[in-house]
Amino acid sequence: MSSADKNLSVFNTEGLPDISLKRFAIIVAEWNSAVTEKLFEGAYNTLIQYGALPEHIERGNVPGSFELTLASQWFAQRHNIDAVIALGVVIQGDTKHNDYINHAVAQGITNVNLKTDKPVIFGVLTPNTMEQALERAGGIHGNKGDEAAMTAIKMLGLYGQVAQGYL
Ligand code: RBF
Repeated sequence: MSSADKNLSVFNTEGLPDISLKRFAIIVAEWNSAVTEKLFEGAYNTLIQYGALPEHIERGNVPGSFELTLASQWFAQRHNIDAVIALGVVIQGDTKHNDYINHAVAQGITNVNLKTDKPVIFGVLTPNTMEQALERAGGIHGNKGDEAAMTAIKMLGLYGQVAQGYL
């Protein structure tokens, strides 16, 4: 399914874990803030809807998506953070700058996942236009922030399942 057909706010919620003791950091890029604020709202509200406590959700702001990687690592390295959600929007511009940012952040966040052994979620929209971005930030295609938060919850659930095998 291409992302154009997917509603980012519709997901299978069977077997979700109890996240009432889990602690989250949401990192928000200020670039294209009209969109990233919507992503934040979606991610925050989804965490709350599925059982996270407000006092267990921290927010960090970074200037642009490029900075999401390092900020995610700072939070993920903390013992009292279980999952990090990195939110940004990189819109295709007149230059190829967007490609460099997208690749750097995708690779950087992958590295942080593996380095810290915690879920660090790539909640970065990479649309061609602002209109497409808004469609995925609470518009007709749902909200990428919702999907990113649900991904964090599901990865924590899987981690709990895998950890049982070590007991
Ligand atoms: N940051 C974003 O989060 N989204 C963008 O679409 C975006 N476009 C940029 C385009 C150019 C030409 C430059 C120089 C930066 C852009 N950035 C963008 C900011 C980038 O992530 C980072 O904050 C800065 O490059 C740091 O100086």
